[in-house]
Amino acid sequence: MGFFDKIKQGLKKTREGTGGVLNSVLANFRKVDEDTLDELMEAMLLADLGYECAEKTTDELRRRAKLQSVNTREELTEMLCGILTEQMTPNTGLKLDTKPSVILVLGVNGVGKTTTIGKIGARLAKEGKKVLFAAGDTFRAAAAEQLSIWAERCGADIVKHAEGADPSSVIFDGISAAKARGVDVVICDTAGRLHNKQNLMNELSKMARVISRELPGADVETLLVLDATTGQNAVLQAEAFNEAAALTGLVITKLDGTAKGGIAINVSSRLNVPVKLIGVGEGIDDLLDFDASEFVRAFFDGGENEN
Ligand SMILES: Nc1nc2c(ncn2[C@@H]2O[C@H](COP(=O)(O)OP(=O)(O)OP(=O)(O)O)[C@@H](O)[C@H]2O)c(=O)[nH]1
Ligand SMILES: [Mg+2]
Repeated sequence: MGFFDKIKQGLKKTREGTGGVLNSVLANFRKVDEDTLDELMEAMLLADLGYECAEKTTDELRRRAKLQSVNTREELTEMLCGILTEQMTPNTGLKLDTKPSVILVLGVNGVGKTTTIGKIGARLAKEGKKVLFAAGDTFRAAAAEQLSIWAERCGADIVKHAEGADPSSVIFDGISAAKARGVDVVICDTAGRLHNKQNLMNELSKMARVISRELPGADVETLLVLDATTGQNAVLQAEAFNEAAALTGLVITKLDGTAKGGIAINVSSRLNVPVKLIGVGEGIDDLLDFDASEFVRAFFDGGENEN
């Protein structure tokens, strides 16, 4: 299946739900007047784009439509896609050039951190890279077990400690093992509990300190995983984590399970952090590189031209 088809299939629910509403506004459109803009604004709010982003988009549409005539549905769709794409921070991909480099994976309970690590590990292994997982979720014994299964599946090494160990010590040992074994990428799992913000900040800065002390100058991707099905809650999580850690990218999971894929646009435009990857299923291959323009197009494609 091609890349665009995979996004389209993953976003099926979003296209049918939100895309359907937007497309019916677009289908009935004659000219860009205040009624059309109101209807589009409403549809974008339903899509979980958030008030700020929906308003910015509407204002920009109004402005551009005055400068350039918009007569057809295609022209309006084109203009709208362009504006939405520009609101998102461009995805420059994962930067993992040093050996080893590190990916630190953060996020609240159950968003899909461990699954995403498995998918990223499998992808890197396919590219011929040597991968090591550091089981930094020491909160639950089952967490390290789950990560071990993924490690086996994609041929990655794993470093784990007993339940209750200090996550930073797991990361320290993971990095030491990586240096000794010539590993290319260390991927660190973390526990999902948010507890309170001060705790979160302390724990995250301790992990970051260990990494920068042990691997000065190394490429470090700090990825926040967000569950698309949680809608506006994902925005709050993103804001909290963005204050506590220097995020380099977002991963939006479970886009296959929601009609509200607009959350990807919302979060990226608010935080100024690029969405780098999206999850569109539970399988090992259900991880896609995020491309803002393709995403927006798939999102609007109502399904009448399925090919
Ligand atoms: N449909 C779908 N399910 C997903 C996706 N990503 C993860 N999941 C599922 O979400 C559930 C939770 O995933 P985990 O990877 O365990 O999440 P986690 O963030 O590590 O959870 P904790 O370790 O408990 O904090 C699992 O059942 C996954 O299969 C996705 O992109 N789509
Ligand atoms: Mg986990």
